Amino acid sequence: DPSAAAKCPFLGNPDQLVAGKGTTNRDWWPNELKLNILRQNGTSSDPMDKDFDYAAAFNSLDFPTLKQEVIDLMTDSQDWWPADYGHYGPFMIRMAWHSAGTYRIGDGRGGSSSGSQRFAPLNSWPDNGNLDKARLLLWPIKKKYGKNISWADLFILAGNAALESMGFKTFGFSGGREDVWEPEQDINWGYEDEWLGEKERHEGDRELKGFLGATHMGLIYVNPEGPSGKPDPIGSAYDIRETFGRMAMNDEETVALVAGGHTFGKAHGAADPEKYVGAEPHGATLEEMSTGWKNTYKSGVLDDTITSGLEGAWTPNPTRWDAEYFDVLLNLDWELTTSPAGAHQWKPSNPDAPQAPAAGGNGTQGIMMSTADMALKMDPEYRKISEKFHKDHKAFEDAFARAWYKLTHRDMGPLSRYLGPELPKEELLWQDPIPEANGYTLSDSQVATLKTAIDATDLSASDMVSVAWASASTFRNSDKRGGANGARIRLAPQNNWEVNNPEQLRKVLNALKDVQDNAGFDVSMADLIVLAGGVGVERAAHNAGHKVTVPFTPGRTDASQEQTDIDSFGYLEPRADGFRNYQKGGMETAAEELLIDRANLMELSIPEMTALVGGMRVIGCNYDGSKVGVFTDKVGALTNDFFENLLDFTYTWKALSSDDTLFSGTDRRTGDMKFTGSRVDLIFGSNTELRAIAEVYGANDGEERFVNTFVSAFAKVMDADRFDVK
Ligand code: HEB
Repeated sequence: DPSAAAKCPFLGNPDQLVAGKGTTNRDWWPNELKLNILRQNGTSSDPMDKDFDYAAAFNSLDFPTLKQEVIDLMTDSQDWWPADYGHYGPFMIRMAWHSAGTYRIGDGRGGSSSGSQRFAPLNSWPDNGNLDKARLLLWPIKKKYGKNISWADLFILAGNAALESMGFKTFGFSGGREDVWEPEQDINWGYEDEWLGEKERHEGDRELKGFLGATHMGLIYVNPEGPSGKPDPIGSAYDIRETFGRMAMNDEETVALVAGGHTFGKAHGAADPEKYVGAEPHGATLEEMSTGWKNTYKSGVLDDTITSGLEGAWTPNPTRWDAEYFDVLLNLDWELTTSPAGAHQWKPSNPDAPQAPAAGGNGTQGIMMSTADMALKMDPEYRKISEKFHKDHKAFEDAFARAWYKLTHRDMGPLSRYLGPELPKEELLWQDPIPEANGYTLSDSQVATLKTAIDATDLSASDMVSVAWASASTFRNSDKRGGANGARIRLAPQNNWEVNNPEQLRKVLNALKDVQDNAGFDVSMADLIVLAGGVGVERAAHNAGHKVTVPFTPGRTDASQEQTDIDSFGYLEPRADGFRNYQKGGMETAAEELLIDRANLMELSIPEMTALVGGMRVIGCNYDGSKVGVFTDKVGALTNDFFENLLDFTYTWKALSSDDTLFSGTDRRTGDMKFTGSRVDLIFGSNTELRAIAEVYGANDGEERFVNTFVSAFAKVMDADRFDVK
């Protein structure tokens, strides 16, 4: 109908015209494989030059001047959001703490290192109420320094500057956090679909599920009013211990952090939020320009502010570092009361207890404690520590300084990523220290000599590739821990992980030790393990008729057992490693989802992940040496057989186990069982996007493409933690 074509296209429902709207695959199939997490932060969202080097940019700035400007900002109160007590320090500390406090050691995700508090959901979490204003206060400084200071670094620097401007001496500051340009899609924050919901997060004896780090959707840690809003300090202590434990903080660190933090500032609950507070930033109107929580109660600021709903300062001098927090917590008796906003909180029983100034400067206000603060007094273990810190202010200072440094730098990875003039000298165990190379490296001829010696051992390609993979693949980009450098695969706990096939591991390490002893020059085990992986890959390629050289970057050193925190490394143990067809017993999650999870932690693209799985199978790198997924007759040769056979409809697949974890592939005509495969194997034929990549590698012209991608992806995994040379 030509007249219809001439009509104004904006007639009718405009939504029908909008690209990207409409029912999507994710709406139809909510359980589809989340391949999107392997497509994050591609070059299409990054506004910087491809070769932008943040470390160089940061190092080029005048750090002392920048820091002084951040300190000056603390007392430069702005009319549009005036500072309580004329000092933004406490507000900035809360912003920095909430930026770092999303970290959880379980998967290393969350934390301060990406600046994601700028984006939803974090910018709109109820717990981050009004922090939109804290970030806006920093904009003039961010604007001045542009790309030389990331938001992520600026948040933490603001926290440190705030502490120092109120008289606390911090342990140090390091830059090096690079901003992301879109919200992280891989962080599982839980399943509730209402703010402060908690229906889906506990199991057993109120244990948090999975890697969750908070007791409620939209909180950083715990409900300040107590578990599920009940003013129960002992129950709150339980929740605090659980959530702070998940960010690798022990009791002493936890008490130091909470008490140190609440030495400063106040809580805001002037009136009922339901009545006066508008939508959070991500749900607010265009005119609000990325801010939210518009407060229509009286002036909406200073003593009229509504944030958490609790109201009042903890101590009589909320902008000064001192010992008052424990003074009032331990010396006064506290009784339950409610804030003007209706929240449970605690007030001194004695009406003559010291008061704090009013935030706006006129008059005074009673001090308060949240139920979470009362936990530090009522829980017997926390109480011991609180009393110790109360008696020994120096010990409290040192513990708070160290815990704050750990909190804010925990997810930065190896020391070689730390930048700036305020780096502490002391080596800290949570940093997973590795000895410095001190000029150690290997020349090309030394590498060649070692390769010949490795090749002459009786190790198979599978032995060598498996162990190199085991060594390097612990790397997780989330908190940049793990990896081949340090050769911690030799040490507990990694040398005993089931996934690392301890028996094979010992055989390979012994053979490589001989090579090391007979080399006649210095070579680290860390380098030898990776180099042997390359020898294995080159041999497997050769067996398939390809000549390849696996890139190798020497210079790794060997860590000692004393430098290795066994508990903390325990968190790096893979629950599943689809590349080695491993899944820990008792895991309910589908193996293919855990493969995508690991590929995301290793920063692999979909083609890289695909090539690595196909290659590891034909080289024979299953953790237990099984034939599952080994779709080839020439094990040890780097062919594209995995893909060719997977895509060959000569074979028909069916489940061999009732839990759908193992499948048989039989010849349709003869009925003979030819292969067995796992969920991770079959997903490359079943999922259409993975199948599309498998088709490229499995085609008659695909083997070279496959081999090249495998080699470069393998080298990428081996070098994933080499920030010292990147
Ligand atoms: Fe805190 C504030 C809670 C921990 C620091 N805290 C606050 C508040 C609340 C809370 C509710 C109020 C808010 C408003 O504004 O309203 N926290 C809490 C809890 C916890 C905590 C529950 C766990 C237990 N914090 C913490 C830490 C830190 C802190 C750890 C650091 C270190 N906070 C803080 C500050 C503040 C707060 C500084 C103030 C802010 C202002 O002033 O603005």
